[in-house]
Amino acid sequence: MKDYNHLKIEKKWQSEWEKNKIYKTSDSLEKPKYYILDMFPYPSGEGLHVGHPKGYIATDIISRKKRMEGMNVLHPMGFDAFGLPAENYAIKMKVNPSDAVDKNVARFKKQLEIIGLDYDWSREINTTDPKFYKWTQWIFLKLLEKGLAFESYEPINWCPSCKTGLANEDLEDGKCERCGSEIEQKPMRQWVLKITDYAERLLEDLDQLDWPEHIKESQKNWIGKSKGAQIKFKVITTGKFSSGPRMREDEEPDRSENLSSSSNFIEVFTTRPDTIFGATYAVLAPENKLVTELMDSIENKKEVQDYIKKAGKKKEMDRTAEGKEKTGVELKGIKAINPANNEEISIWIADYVLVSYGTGAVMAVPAHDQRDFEFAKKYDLEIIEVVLGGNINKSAYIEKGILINSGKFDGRDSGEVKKEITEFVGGEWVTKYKLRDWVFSRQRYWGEPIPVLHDGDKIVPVPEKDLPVILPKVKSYEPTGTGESPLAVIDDWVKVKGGMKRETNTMPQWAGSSWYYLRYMDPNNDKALVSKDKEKYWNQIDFYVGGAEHATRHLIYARFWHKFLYDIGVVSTTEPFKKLQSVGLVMGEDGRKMSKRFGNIVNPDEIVKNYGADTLRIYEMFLGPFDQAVAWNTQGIIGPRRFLEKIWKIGQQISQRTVLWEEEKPKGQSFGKSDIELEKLLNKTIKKVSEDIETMNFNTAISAMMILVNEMEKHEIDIKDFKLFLQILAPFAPHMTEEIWSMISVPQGLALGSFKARPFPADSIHLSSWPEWDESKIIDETVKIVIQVNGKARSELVVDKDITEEEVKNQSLKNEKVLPWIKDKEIKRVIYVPGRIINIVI
Ligand code: ANZ
Repeated sequence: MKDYNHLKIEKKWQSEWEKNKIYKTSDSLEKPKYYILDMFPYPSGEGLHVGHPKGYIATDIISRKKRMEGMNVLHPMGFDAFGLPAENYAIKMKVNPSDAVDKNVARFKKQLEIIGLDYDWSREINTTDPKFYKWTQWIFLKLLEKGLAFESYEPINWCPSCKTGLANEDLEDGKCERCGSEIEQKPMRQWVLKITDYAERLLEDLDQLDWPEHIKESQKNWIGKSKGAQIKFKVITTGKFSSGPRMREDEEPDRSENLSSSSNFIEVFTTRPDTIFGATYAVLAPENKLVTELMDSIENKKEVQDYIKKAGKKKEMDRTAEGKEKTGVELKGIKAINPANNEEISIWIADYVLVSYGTGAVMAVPAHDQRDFEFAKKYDLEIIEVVLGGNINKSAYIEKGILINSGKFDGRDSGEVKKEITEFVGGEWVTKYKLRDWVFSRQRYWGEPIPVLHDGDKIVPVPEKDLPVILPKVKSYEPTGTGESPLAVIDDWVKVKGGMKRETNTMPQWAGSSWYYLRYMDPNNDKALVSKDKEKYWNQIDFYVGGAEHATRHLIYARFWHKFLYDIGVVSTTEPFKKLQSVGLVMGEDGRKMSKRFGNIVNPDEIVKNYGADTLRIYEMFLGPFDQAVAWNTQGIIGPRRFLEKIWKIGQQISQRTVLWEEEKPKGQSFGKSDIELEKLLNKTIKKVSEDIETMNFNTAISAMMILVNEMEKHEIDIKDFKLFLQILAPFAPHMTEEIWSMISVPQGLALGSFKARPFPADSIHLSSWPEWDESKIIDETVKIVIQVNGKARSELVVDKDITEEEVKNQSLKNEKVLPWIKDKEIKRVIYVPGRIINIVI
């Protein structure tokens, strides 16, 4: 009997599969299709650790099953190689990013290959390949053409260590997501994409998606839709810089006045216009342009300017969180008029108001907003209660209630008068989003060049025929820190004929990943990003698997670009990823996140070498529920290894039996026989594994197979039945099953005795058909029990045949269809005919 030599077996089959291209996706466009995708990795220098393949193994199992079910499967892989991670690594190692990427990609591929994943490598893509990024640039040109890409000079997030501007999505708690540095706000020229134009659709279409609720929820919060009122508060000068006449308190403000001059008004955004009679001061964000416009009338200029400087350095989270110490400065010499009651109220700047949300200004209602309350307490500002229900000496009352101190609205319900009050004060009912436009330029080297030229102040798009704009090789690719990318110093690249200059900023690392999934459908097309018929055929991604950390980055950006591509007729679907599943992290043995820093990284190459890829695959899928974080434990790998060794042994015995049988050729004799119990268990297991793969309950699928294998050790199993088992195990342990399958070599569907095995690859187990279970063999596991009330059938139960009388009674009395008949009735007796009828007598 041969030993289970995983090294030999795995190597042999990997090369056979590769040689025979058994995983090559067909271009026929006729068979039913299944497109399953992993979020592609960026090829970091460290290579894969055992956490990375968890998702890849899962999609591999599903894709193998779908292939066996007769579908044309697209399960591709590629590399997201532009961007900060790759570039920072290259800088650290003092190598050119493009060389580093080539090396790392080769290493990653090798690591993926030895795990036995069924990728069709002929469709591999790499975002740094000019043939690929030509189309990233093409999409940018289309966005530009449609007015969705534009230059802006607003202050943006600046990472002083990565020396580049960043989008909001690149921050984590106000720090750079890549290097952990505190982010500053820095005004600079930048390219911005108008993702906010898509806010509503990005929100609405979440309903169509089969995604985990928590990911949909974080997208909703990120988009942050609020309905409220935009209301103008007139500004008057009161101090020594006052020019015009002051308004008397009893004077009606003239609401018909032309409101176009913004410096005469503070426009606030509020979700609670019902509380406007309690607005006792107004607050502007320190960065609000209005502050500069009003500066001439402000008496305490120096104090104000100092405060503005300080605010720019603070993190957004610290600025807005409740309970954080509030700070601010009053703008002396000016006041605002509350349009509800014509009261003069003070105007402040405070960093708890953000410039980028709403209008960058709020009416402060300390009695009913906690942050305003904290601020008013600190600066001794008036607190007027206008909604009954709380105790405003202690804290703000934020709920609805009956209005008081609100003029003609007194006595009304605060929840019902929002629109009426808005109208009363001449405001406008609006919808606001927290989502900000996407800051799309980086002052870095390693990205797609933005394909535009500058002709003085004019922007000239690079003509489509000149794409791609190739990223030039440079000597020094380290960030300059001046706000210019390293490309800016390459004179002969920057200067183009006619005195125009190239844009030297590059795209962010999220650009390529915003559409890459479309390219796998048609990776070599040089006429179009994807051909129309291939796009139609592959359509949406049926299943997308990757890390939950992408919830508000990649997954929002890609949805945005996809919708844009839909609008310009490139794709025929409005959403890219029909179904999504996030992968739970694999933690280190110490329970901490796997990281070089903690020295707890486990390299899959080692595991593959010592135990085999099949063992690694089973172990990773057996670790626990797929979407939950679990700690790695190398000790635990012994279990899956033993499981495979048992199967190997049974396989060996069976293959010897086939040899014996070949020699003796006993006529009509049965060829190994499964007993009824084993047959039943097998069918149950086929059913369980089939269903569990669909729901990603891989761990329970494996335990069901383990139970079956334990039984197979005790009882003789029919060769046909054993082959069925091998088939359901094949997606999990593709190498070993292929080896045993080839040894047994009884072609499926052929009567025993005709031993002309079809040669590989036609007889690859992975190209065989997924087994069906025989329902009739498992049916008697359950029984149907009719529930009667006073002898009349009202409902039925389908339950395990060994169910107890107690359990049947419980379930019957709780049964929804029975409840109406027995409600409020006295139950006199319950008669149970085991496995058939239960009669409730009332
Ligand atoms: C007055 C008021 C009274 C408010 C009250 C709340 C309660 P969401 O739901 O997040 O949209 N706000 C508006 N713009 C802001 C900005 N740029 N920075 C910080 N806060 C801002 O919240 C909307 C509420 O957040 C608005 O309603 C405003 O405070 C504040 F009893 O206006 B409210």
